[in-house]
Amino acid sequence: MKILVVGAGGQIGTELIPHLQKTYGEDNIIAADLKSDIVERLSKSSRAVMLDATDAGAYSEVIREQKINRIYNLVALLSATGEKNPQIAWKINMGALLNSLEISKEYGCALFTPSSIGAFGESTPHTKTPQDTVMRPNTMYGVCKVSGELLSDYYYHRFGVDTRSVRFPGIISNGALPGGGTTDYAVEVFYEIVKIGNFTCPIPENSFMDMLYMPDALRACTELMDADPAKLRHRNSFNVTAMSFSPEILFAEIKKHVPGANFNYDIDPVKAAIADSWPDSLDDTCAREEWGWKPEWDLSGMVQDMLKAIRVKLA
Ligand code: AKB
Repeated sequence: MKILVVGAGGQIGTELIPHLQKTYGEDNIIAADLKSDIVERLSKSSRAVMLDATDAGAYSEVIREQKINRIYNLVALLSATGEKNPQIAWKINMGALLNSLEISKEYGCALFTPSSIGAFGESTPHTKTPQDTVMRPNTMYGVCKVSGELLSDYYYHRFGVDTRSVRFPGIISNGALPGGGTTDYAVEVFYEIVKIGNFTCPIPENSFMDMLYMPDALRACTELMDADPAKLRHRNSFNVTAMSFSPEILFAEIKKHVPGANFNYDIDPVKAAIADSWPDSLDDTCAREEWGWKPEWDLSGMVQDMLKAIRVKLA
Protein backbone atom coordinates (compact mmCIF):
# COMPACT_ATOMS: atom_id res chain seq x y z
CA MET A 1 0.00 0.00 0.00
CA LYS A 2 1.37 3.43 -1.01
CA ILE A 3 -0.63 6.36 0.37
CA LEU A 4 -0.60 10.03 -0.61
CA VAL A 5 -2.16 12.63 1.71
CA VAL A 6 -2.90 15.90 -0.09
CA GLY A 7 -3.51 18.98 2.04
CA ALA A 8 -1.39 17.21 4.66
CA GLY A 9 -0.39 20.31 6.64
CA GLY A 10 -3.84 21.06 8.09
CA GLN A 11 -5.56 20.01 11.31
CA ILE A 12 -6.40 16.46 10.17
CA GLY A 13 -3.35 15.81 7.96
CA THR A 14 -0.84 16.74 10.66
CA GLU A 15 -2.11 13.88 12.83
CA LEU A 16 -3.23 11.53 10.05
CA ILE A 17 0.35 11.22 8.75
CA PRO A 18 1.81 9.65 11.95
CA HIS A 19 -1.34 7.51 12.33
CA LEU A 20 -0.91 6.15 8.78
CA GLN A 21 2.85 5.66 9.32
CA LYS A 22 2.12 3.58 12.41
CA THR A 23 -0.56 1.56 10.62
CA TYR A 24 1.02 0.97 7.20
CA GLY A 25 4.76 1.70 7.64
CA GLU A 26 6.69 4.97 7.40
CA ASP A 27 8.03 4.46 3.89
CA ASN A 28 4.55 3.96 2.47
CA ILE A 29 3.17 7.37 3.38
CA ILE A 30 3.78 10.58 1.43
CA ALA A 31 2.59 13.95 2.68
CA ALA A 32 1.80 16.64 0.10
CA ASP A 33 1.03 20.29 0.66
CA LEU A 34 0.95 23.51 -1.32
CA LYS A 35 3.13 25.66 0.94
CA SER A 36 6.91 25.30 1.11
CA ASP A 37 7.17 26.09 4.86
CA ILE A 38 4.59 23.39 5.62
CA VAL A 39 6.37 20.87 3.37
CA GLU A 40 9.60 21.67 5.21
CA ARG A 41 7.86 21.02 8.56
CA LEU A 42 6.29 17.77 7.29
CA SER A 43 9.58 16.55 5.84
CA LYS A 44 11.12 16.43 9.34
CA SER A 45 8.98 13.40 10.21
CA SER A 46 7.76 11.97 6.89
CA ARG A 47 8.36 11.75 3.17
CA ALA A 48 6.92 15.00 1.81
CA VAL A 49 6.39 16.72 -1.54
CA MET A 50 5.17 20.15 -2.58
CA LEU A 51 1.97 19.85 -4.61
CA ASP A 52 -0.90 22.06 -5.72
CA ALA A 53 -3.77 19.54 -5.94
CA THR A 54 -5.63 21.82 -8.38
CA ASP A 55 -2.75 21.28 -10.86
CA ALA A 56 -3.78 18.02 -12.56
CA GLY A 57 -0.45 17.48 -14.37
CA ALA A 58 1.68 17.89 -11.24
CA TYR A 59 -0.74 15.72 -9.22
CA SER A 60 -0.59 12.88 -11.82
CA GLU A 61 3.19 13.02 -11.85
CA VAL A 62 3.40 12.48 -8.07
CA ILE A 63 0.94 9.55 -8.28
CA ARG A 64 2.92 7.95 -11.14
CA GLU A 65 6.37 8.51 -9.68
CA GLN A 66 5.46 7.36 -6.17
CA LYS A 67 3.26 4.45 -7.37
CA ILE A 68 0.38 5.61 -5.15
CA ASN A 69 -2.72 3.41 -4.74
CA ARG A 70 -4.63 5.22 -1.98
CA ILE A 71 -5.29 8.97 -1.66
CA TYR A 72 -6.57 11.01 1.29
CA ASN A 73 -7.71 14.30 -0.22
CA LEU A 74 -7.87 16.78 2.67
CA VAL A 75 -7.72 19.96 0.59
CA ALA A 76 -10.49 22.35 1.68
CA LEU A 77 -11.36 25.88 2.65
CA LEU A 78 -13.67 25.48 5.68
CA SER A 79 -17.14 26.89 6.29
CA ALA A 80 -16.47 30.37 7.72
CA THR A 81 -13.58 31.13 5.34
CA GLY A 82 -15.68 29.83 2.45
CA GLU A 83 -18.34 32.47 3.19
CA LYS A 84 -15.71 35.21 2.92
CA ASN A 85 -14.74 34.05 -0.55
CA PRO A 86 -17.22 31.60 -2.04
CA GLN A 87 -15.72 31.53 -5.55
CA ILE A 88 -12.26 30.62 -4.28
CA ALA A 89 -13.79 28.00 -1.97
CA TRP A 90 -15.54 26.36 -4.95
CA LYS A 91 -12.40 26.53 -7.11
CA ILE A 92 -10.11 24.96 -4.50
CA ASN A 93 -12.49 22.44 -2.92
CA MET A 94 -13.98 21.17 -6.17
CA GLY A 95 -10.76 21.55 -8.21
CA ALA A 96 -8.81 19.31 -5.83
CA LEU A 97 -11.68 16.81 -5.67
CA LEU A 98 -12.22 16.55 -9.42
CA ASN A 99 -8.49 16.02 -9.99
CA SER A 100 -8.41 13.40 -7.21
CA LEU A 101 -11.35 11.55 -8.81
CA GLU A 102 -9.91 11.65 -12.35
CA ILE A 103 -6.48 10.54 -11.12
CA SER A 104 -8.00 7.74 -9.03
CA LYS A 105 -9.88 6.56 -12.11
CA GLU A 106 -6.76 6.64 -14.28
CA TYR A 107 -4.32 5.05 -11.80
CA GLY A 108 -6.71 2.76 -9.91
CA CYS A 109 -6.39 4.53 -6.55
CA ALA A 110 -8.86 4.27 -3.68
CA LEU A 111 -9.95 7.75 -2.60
CA PHE A 112 -11.06 9.23 0.75
CA THR A 113 -12.34 12.83 0.73
CA PRO A 114 -14.00 13.94 3.96
CA SER A 115 -17.47 15.39 3.81
CA SER A 116 -18.92 17.30 6.77
CA ILE A 117 -21.96 18.11 8.86
CA GLY A 118 -21.75 21.25 6.70
CA ALA A 119 -23.41 19.22 3.92
CA PHE A 120 -26.70 19.63 5.83
CA GLY A 121 -28.78 22.81 6.04
CA GLU A 122 -31.73 24.50 7.67
CA SER A 123 -34.31 22.17 6.09
CA THR A 124 -32.53 19.02 7.36
CA PRO A 125 -34.05 17.36 10.46
CA HIS A 126 -31.78 18.70 13.22
CA THR A 127 -32.11 15.96 15.83
CA LYS A 128 -30.72 12.48 15.19
CA THR A 129 -30.16 13.59 11.59
CA PRO A 130 -30.56 10.43 9.48
CA GLN A 131 -27.95 9.09 7.07
CA ASP A 132 -30.22 9.66 4.06
CA THR A 133 -32.16 12.91 4.36
CA VAL A 134 -32.69 16.41 2.93
CA MET A 135 -29.35 18.01 2.01
CA ARG A 136 -29.74 21.66 1.06
CA PRO A 137 -26.83 23.48 2.75
CA ASN A 138 -26.76 27.25 3.24
CA THR A 139 -22.98 27.74 2.78
CA MET A 140 -20.57 27.42 -0.15
CA TYR A 141 -18.58 24.89 1.93
CA GLY A 142 -21.74 22.80 2.24
CA VAL A 143 -22.56 23.16 -1.46
CA CYS A 144 -19.04 21.82 -2.22
CA LYS A 145 -19.51 18.94 0.25
CA VAL A 146 -22.87 17.82 -1.19
CA SER A 147 -21.51 18.16 -4.75
CA GLY A 148 -18.45 16.21 -3.66
CA GLU A 149 -20.53 13.40 -2.17
CA LEU A 150 -22.58 13.15 -5.39
CA LEU A 151 -19.53 13.27 -7.65
CA SER A 152 -17.71 10.66 -5.56
CA ASP A 153 -20.71 8.31 -5.71
CA TYR A 154 -20.96 8.99 -9.46
CA TYR A 155 -17.31 7.96 -10.02
CA TYR A 156 -17.92 4.81 -7.98
CA HIS A 157 -21.06 3.74 -9.87
CA ARG A 158 -19.99 4.92 -13.34
CA PHE A 159 -16.25 4.08 -13.33
CA GLY A 160 -15.80 1.72 -10.38
CA VAL A 161 -13.51 4.12 -8.47
CA ASP A 162 -13.25 3.01 -4.82
CA THR A 163 -14.46 6.27 -3.25
CA ARG A 164 -15.42 6.31 0.45
CA SER A 165 -15.94 9.05 3.00
CA VAL A 166 -17.44 10.26 6.26
CA ARG A 167 -19.29 13.43 7.23
CA PHE A 168 -16.96 14.80 9.88
CA PRO A 169 -18.44 16.89 12.67
CA GLY A 170 -16.19 19.39 14.45
CA ILE A 171 -12.85 17.72 15.21
CA ILE A 172 -11.16 18.55 18.50
CA SER A 173 -7.40 18.10 18.55
CA ASN A 174 -4.18 19.32 20.09
CA GLY A 175 -1.82 19.12 17.07
CA ALA A 176 -2.28 21.75 14.36
CA LEU A 177 -5.02 24.32 14.95
CA PRO A 178 -8.08 24.23 12.72
CA GLY A 179 -8.62 27.38 10.69
CA GLY A 180 -11.69 29.04 9.24
CA GLY A 181 -14.28 26.59 10.58
CA THR A 182 -17.46 27.14 12.57
CA THR A 183 -16.57 24.46 15.12
CA ASP A 184 -13.07 25.92 15.77
CA TYR A 185 -14.22 27.45 19.08
CA ALA A 186 -14.22 23.97 20.65
CA VAL A 187 -10.44 23.76 20.07
CA GLU A 188 -9.51 27.42 20.63
CA VAL A 189 -11.14 27.46 24.07
CA PHE A 190 -8.56 24.99 25.47
CA TYR A 191 -5.59 27.15 24.39
CA GLU A 192 -7.11 30.36 25.78
CA ILE A 193 -8.16 28.81 29.08
CA VAL A 194 -4.73 27.25 29.66
CA LYS A 195 -2.93 30.45 28.52
CA ILE A 196 -4.99 33.23 30.14
CA GLY A 197 -7.98 31.63 31.90
CA ASN A 198 -10.50 33.51 29.72
CA PHE A 199 -12.33 32.66 26.51
CA THR A 200 -14.68 34.76 24.39
CA CYS A 201 -16.93 32.50 22.36
CA PRO A 202 -18.26 33.42 18.89
CA ILE A 203 -21.02 30.76 18.97
CA PRO A 204 -24.25 31.18 21.01
CA GLU A 205 -24.21 29.34 24.34
CA ASN A 206 -27.08 27.02 23.41
CA SER A 207 -26.02 26.13 19.85
CA PHE A 208 -25.50 22.35 19.64
CA MET A 209 -23.12 20.72 17.14
CA ASP A 210 -21.65 17.22 16.83
CA MET A 211 -17.97 16.73 17.67
CA LEU A 212 -15.28 14.03 17.51
CA TYR A 213 -11.95 13.80 19.31
CA MET A 214 -9.05 13.41 16.86
CA PRO A 215 -8.08 9.81 17.79
CA ASP A 216 -11.61 8.70 16.79
CA ALA A 217 -11.46 10.77 13.58
CA LEU A 218 -8.17 9.09 12.61
CA ARG A 219 -9.62 5.64 13.20
CA ALA A 220 -12.60 6.55 11.00
CA CYS A 221 -10.17 7.46 8.18
CA THR A 222 -8.43 4.08 8.24
CA GLU A 223 -11.25 1.76 9.36
CA LEU A 224 -13.58 2.89 6.58
CA MET A 225 -10.87 2.57 3.91
CA ASP A 226 -9.94 -0.92 5.17
CA ALA A 227 -13.58 -2.07 5.46
CA ASP A 228 -14.91 -4.98 3.43
CA PRO A 229 -16.47 -3.31 0.34
CA ALA A 230 -19.16 -6.01 0.18
CA LYS A 231 -20.59 -4.67 3.45
CA LEU A 232 -20.87 -1.03 2.32
CA ARG A 233 -24.39 -0.06 1.24
CA HIS A 234 -23.37 3.60 1.41
CA ARG A 235 -20.09 5.17 0.32
CA ASN A 236 -20.23 8.96 0.17
CA SER A 237 -20.63 9.81 2.91
CA PHE A 238 -21.28 8.20 6.32
CA ASN A 239 -22.57 10.16 9.33
CA VAL A 240 -20.10 9.74 12.22
CA THR A 241 -20.22 11.33 15.66
CA ALA A 242 -19.10 10.79 19.24
CA MET A 243 -20.70 13.66 21.17
CA SER A 244 -23.04 16.58 20.72
CA PHE A 245 -22.72 19.65 22.92
CA SER A 246 -23.31 23.40 23.10
CA PRO A 247 -20.66 25.92 24.26
CA GLU A 248 -22.47 26.10 27.62
CA ILE A 249 -22.09 22.33 28.16
CA LEU A 250 -18.44 22.26 27.03
CA PHE A 251 -17.51 25.19 29.28
CA ALA A 252 -19.24 23.63 32.31
CA GLU A 253 -17.13 20.48 31.73
CA ILE A 254 -13.92 22.55 31.46
CA LYS A 255 -14.84 24.42 34.66
CA LYS A 256 -14.86 21.12 36.59
CA HIS A 257 -11.07 21.01 36.03
CA VAL A 258 -10.32 24.75 35.86
CA PRO A 259 -12.73 26.30 38.39
CA GLY A 260 -11.40 29.82 37.80
CA ALA A 261 -12.01 29.71 34.02
CA ASN A 262 -14.02 32.63 32.67
CA PHE A 263 -16.28 32.48 29.63
CA ASN A 264 -17.85 35.38 27.67
CA TYR A 265 -19.72 35.59 24.40
CA ASP A 266 -19.14 37.90 21.44
CA ILE A 267 -21.31 36.31 18.77
CA ASP A 268 -20.03 36.16 15.20
CA PRO A 269 -23.26 36.43 13.16
CA VAL A 270 -21.89 34.44 10.19
CA LYS A 271 -20.67 31.56 12.36
CA ALA A 272 -23.84 31.66 14.49
CA ALA A 273 -26.05 31.35 11.39
CA ILE A 274 -23.94 28.46 10.06
CA ALA A 275 -24.05 26.64 13.41
CA ASP A 276 -27.79 27.16 13.54
CA SER A 277 -28.28 25.62 10.09
CA TRP A 278 -26.29 22.46 10.98
CA PRO A 279 -27.64 19.39 12.80
CA ASP A 280 -27.72 19.32 16.61
CA SER A 281 -26.96 15.59 16.64
CA LEU A 282 -26.29 12.99 13.95
CA ASP A 283 -27.55 9.41 13.71
CA ASP A 284 -24.49 7.32 12.80
CA THR A 285 -26.22 3.90 12.79
CA CYS A 286 -25.27 3.13 9.16
CA ALA A 287 -21.54 3.62 9.87
CA ARG A 288 -21.87 1.38 12.94
CA GLU A 289 -23.67 -1.35 11.01
CA GLU A 290 -21.78 -1.25 7.70
CA TRP A 291 -18.14 -0.94 8.86
CA GLY A 292 -18.18 -1.23 12.64
CA TRP A 293 -17.74 2.47 13.55
CA LYS A 294 -17.58 2.92 17.32
CA PRO A 295 -16.22 6.12 18.92
CA GLU A 296 -14.05 5.71 22.02
CA TRP A 297 -13.95 9.28 23.38
CA ASP A 298 -16.79 11.11 25.16
CA LEU A 299 -16.98 14.71 26.39
CA SER A 300 -15.52 14.10 29.83
CA GLY A 301 -12.55 11.98 28.59
CA MET A 302 -11.84 14.41 25.74
CA VAL A 303 -11.81 17.49 28.03
CA GLN A 304 -9.39 15.86 30.50
CA ASP A 305 -7.07 14.71 27.71
CA MET A 306 -7.14 18.07 25.90
CA LEU A 307 -6.32 20.05 29.06
CA LYS A 308 -3.42 17.71 29.81
CA ALA A 309 -2.04 17.90 26.26
CA ILE A 310 -2.40 21.68 25.89
CA ARG A 311 -0.76 22.29 29.30
CA VAL A 312 2.23 20.22 28.17
CA LYS A 313 2.32 21.92 24.77
CA LEU A 314 2.24 25.45 26.20
CA ALA A 315 4.53 24.77 29.16
C1 AKB B 1 -16.11 23.63 9.94
O1 AKB B 1 -16.50 24.07 11.04
O2 AKB B 1 -16.21 24.25 8.87
C2 AKB B 1 -15.54 22.22 9.92
C3 AKB B 1 -16.59 21.22 9.63
C4 AKB B 1 -17.57 20.83 10.66
O3 AKB B 1 -16.63 20.69 8.55
N1 AKB B 1 -14.88 21.93 11.16
